[in-house]
Amino acid sequence: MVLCTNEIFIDGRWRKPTGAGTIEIENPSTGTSIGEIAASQKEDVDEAVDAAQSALDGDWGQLSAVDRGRLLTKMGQVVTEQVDELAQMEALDVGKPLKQAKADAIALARYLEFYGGCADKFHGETIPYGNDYTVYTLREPHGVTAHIIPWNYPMQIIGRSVVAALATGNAAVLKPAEEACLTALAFARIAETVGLPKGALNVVPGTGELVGAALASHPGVNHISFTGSTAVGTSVQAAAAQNTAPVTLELGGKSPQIVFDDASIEAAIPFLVNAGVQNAGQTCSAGSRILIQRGVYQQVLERLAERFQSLRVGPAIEDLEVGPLVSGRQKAIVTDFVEHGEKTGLEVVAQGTIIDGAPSGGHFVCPTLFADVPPDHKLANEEVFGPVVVVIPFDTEEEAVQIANNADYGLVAGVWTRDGGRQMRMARQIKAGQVFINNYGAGGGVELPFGGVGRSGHGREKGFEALYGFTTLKTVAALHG
Ligand code: TXE
Repeated sequence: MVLCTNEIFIDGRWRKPTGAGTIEIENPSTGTSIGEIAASQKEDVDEAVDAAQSALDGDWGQLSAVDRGRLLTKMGQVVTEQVDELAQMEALDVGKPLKQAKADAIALARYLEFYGGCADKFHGETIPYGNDYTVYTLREPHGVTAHIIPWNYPMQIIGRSVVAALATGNAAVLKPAEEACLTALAFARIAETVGLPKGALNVVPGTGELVGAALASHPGVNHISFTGSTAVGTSVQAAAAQNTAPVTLELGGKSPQIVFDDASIEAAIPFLVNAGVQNAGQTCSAGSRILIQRGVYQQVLERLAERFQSLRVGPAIEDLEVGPLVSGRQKAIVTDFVEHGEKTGLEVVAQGTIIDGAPSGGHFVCPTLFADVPPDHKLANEEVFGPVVVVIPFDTEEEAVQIANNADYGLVAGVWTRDGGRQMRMARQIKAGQVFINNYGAGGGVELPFGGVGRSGHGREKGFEALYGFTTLKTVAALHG
């Protein structure tokens, strides 16, 4: 397993970047260094964008949709063969428990299979327009697409953005986050293995301030897919606007899980807990606000507390329920939130436990459950991005909607009720990109479109829908001679 490399991947070649910069790769479970990788510079971004454009003008651009799809499908087969290796790499780099890292690797394989299959089934339409005309639409790639991704789910995000972009014939430049570059580089090696034409995929690890910003403002970039913080996302959109480049933004969330009196509590509990602590809560769609109707409030709270107390936190390799946070910086952010909750009088009803013998340098934080949180409290409105869940009581359906829609974000909501009419009303009224009824996340199916409203962003990735976002529509109208 190649872990760290001092080379970046541009135009189908591995080479040293322009400068001597490096990025330290840390194991979040121990706080120790795994090694260093090369950091790209602005000149490397220019070269990567040029290489992508040349690929579009050359072999990659000439490839038929069916052949593009076949290459992606082949990549999916290689990922499947390497699932365990990729999972170990991600566990080491991000700190995620092995089982969760393995699920990400399997999802990447599934994205390659899904979008590989879509490549030759995505097409324009004919439009009836009088008898003298033949009118049809063509779905064309944007051209060079930039993908600025975060550290929390590198493989999943590569799958839903880079793979969808390649399926539709774009040439991609991928910038992984400083905290987690290893599987992005492994993805480039897999592309090389199956013979993806040179320049179709370029991987330029580097800092956000330099490489991310250079990509966002690059006049040769025709579309940007950004996943990360709302603050950086808006700056990326502003930079892209200078070149009128379209942007897909997948930002944070403060997603509610709403439990009504008539819900199946038994079925809900595992979802309610898992949605808050999966990947140590470092998930854009984390269900970090649990709204419980007064009639079952005590009962649900007790069950949640039991579960939270049983959560064990430890190194990724131990494969417990919760691993470390990705970095010391992230641990400091989350710890500040927890301390703020305690200082402002919130009641901690349960916390998980860091196992004995966990390395002292690991970025571990105890999962924490706060109860009776006022809906306007900071912890009920701001994204924590750690294993911290707030519980809020409510009385009526209207109040539940009002609290759910109170946060500026609008990514995901979970609704637990057996009442069919209420399910439909809630699905309509909640401001979110996706609403899950009597579940949360639907097992992460790659077929399901995903994205946000409000400060959670705009545009959709995943599913067939992503293909629209990664293409532009050309209308052709021919007047019969
Ligand atoms: O995100 P950043 P960070 C949220 C979460 C977290 C907070 C900060 O609340 O606590 O953001 O995390 C690149 N121009 N999410 O600091 O900085 C950066 O290199 C262009 C939610 O890690 O937004 C990385 O590749 N790019 C989220 C990517 O942006 C820049 C996932 C994301 O980093 C840049 C992660 C710049 N000026 C954090 N500065 C989600 N939606 O899942 C940085 N980057």
